[in-house]
Amino acid sequence: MSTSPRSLDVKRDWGHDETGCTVLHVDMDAFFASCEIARHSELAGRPVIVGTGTRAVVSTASYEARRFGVHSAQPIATARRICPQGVFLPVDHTYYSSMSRRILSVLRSVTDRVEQVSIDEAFLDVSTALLRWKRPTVIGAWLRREISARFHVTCSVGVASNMLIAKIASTNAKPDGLLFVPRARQAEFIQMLSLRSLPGVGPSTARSFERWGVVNVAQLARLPERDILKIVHSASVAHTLFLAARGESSRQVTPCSPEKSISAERTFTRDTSDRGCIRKLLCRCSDEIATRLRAHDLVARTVTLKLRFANLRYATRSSTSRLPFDSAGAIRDLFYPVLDDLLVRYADSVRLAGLSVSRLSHRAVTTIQPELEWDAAPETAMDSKQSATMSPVAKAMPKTEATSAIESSAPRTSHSCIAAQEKAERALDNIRSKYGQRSVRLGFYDFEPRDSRDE
Ligand code: DCP
Ligand code: MG
Repeated sequence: MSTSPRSLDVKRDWGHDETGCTVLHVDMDAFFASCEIARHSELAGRPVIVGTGTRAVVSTASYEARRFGVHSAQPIATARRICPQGVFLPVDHTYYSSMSRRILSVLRSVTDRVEQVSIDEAFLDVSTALLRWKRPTVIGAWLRREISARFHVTCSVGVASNMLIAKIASTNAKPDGLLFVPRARQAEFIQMLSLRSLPGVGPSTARSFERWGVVNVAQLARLPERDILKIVHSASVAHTLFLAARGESSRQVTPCSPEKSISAERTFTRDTSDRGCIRKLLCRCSDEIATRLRAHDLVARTVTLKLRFANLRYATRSSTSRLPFDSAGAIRDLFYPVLDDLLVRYADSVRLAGLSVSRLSHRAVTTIQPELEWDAAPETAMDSKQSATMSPVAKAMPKTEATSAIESSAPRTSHSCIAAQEKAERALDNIRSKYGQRSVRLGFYDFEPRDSRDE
């Protein structure tokens, strides 16, 4: 949920000269909540709030819930108080990521010049696509219709001559709208807005400008660049803001994948020092992350463990593997040793625990060569006695898939153990794709690491 201020005044017809307007910004409306409504049509029109656990924060809220004052990053407890009739749902990243990928493929059907900037937003450079489409607003309107018809979610689109104006236009088109700003009117458009509407101007920068009596873009446009420099203390930021105040931006759409890391974390209902409990939660996180890695055809090399303690201090530790991985078993083998180390070092109960994986690369372009270490590494895995626990849905389905997922997880030799774990996890992917994310769960029996058990 964008926190940039929106202005009803700018949501209007700005004219029809589309010359030079080659940038589209597409941002899904209340994305996680819309995805939930797309698969539970009975929730349409109701205040839907997506977030997890009793102490977690709101990820997003449907526009119906926003009317009650619910917003992203608000504690769930507050949301429940101000919107007791809300429908509260847990976050299902795997599902939202798969929706995101499918929506992105619609954008890519228009042009390959797509820069995805988050799970639910992307810029398109349509300069080449215009040879076929003629007008950028026709592309924007088609995308909105296509996405809504195929996925039952809405998006908002900004159309302009540069990325800055396209982004601000889509924000102000929300929800479910399209806003076109002709090149000749982009300065006028942006100068109607508050300073906080500019991407990158947060509360602290806004306060610095306020001391100079500058609270909106029109006032910023009257400042010479050297005065802006005195306020922001960075020549490049000053120049960017100087241009922005005139509706200009030099940033070009750069096709790329935004994913540099994948993470999952949870807040405990009550602070805990129970290692088994912490391990179990982290094993769930590793399953979630590995599922997302495989869904994106990615492999990772580094795992970072993050703990937040009762006294609100954070601690993180990273471990890097020689071999790229995409299985929960491999993630677990990397975080287990550092977890024990952190728990001993900080000697405090844990409020939140999470994992992230980084150094990502596409499986198709990554050389995965078993090394000699391959045979040594899985010893930990052999101790772990991995298992899968099935929901009633999974139990009711044809035997072959469910049972092979579990049976193949039984380790035999060290080498075959890793292969078996990976096979088991891929079987879970198949089951989940047919019967839903919650149909089957990767289970781990807790175990003492080899060192402490040998003592
Ligand atoms: N998100 C999150 N925590 C936040 C902000 C966002 O988990 N603090 C997730 C949930 C959002 C998704 O990212 O659905 C996209 O973020 P946006 O900022 O685009 O917000 P929405 O799409 O939910 O709403 P909007 O209609 O304002 O774009
Ligand atoms: Mg959005």
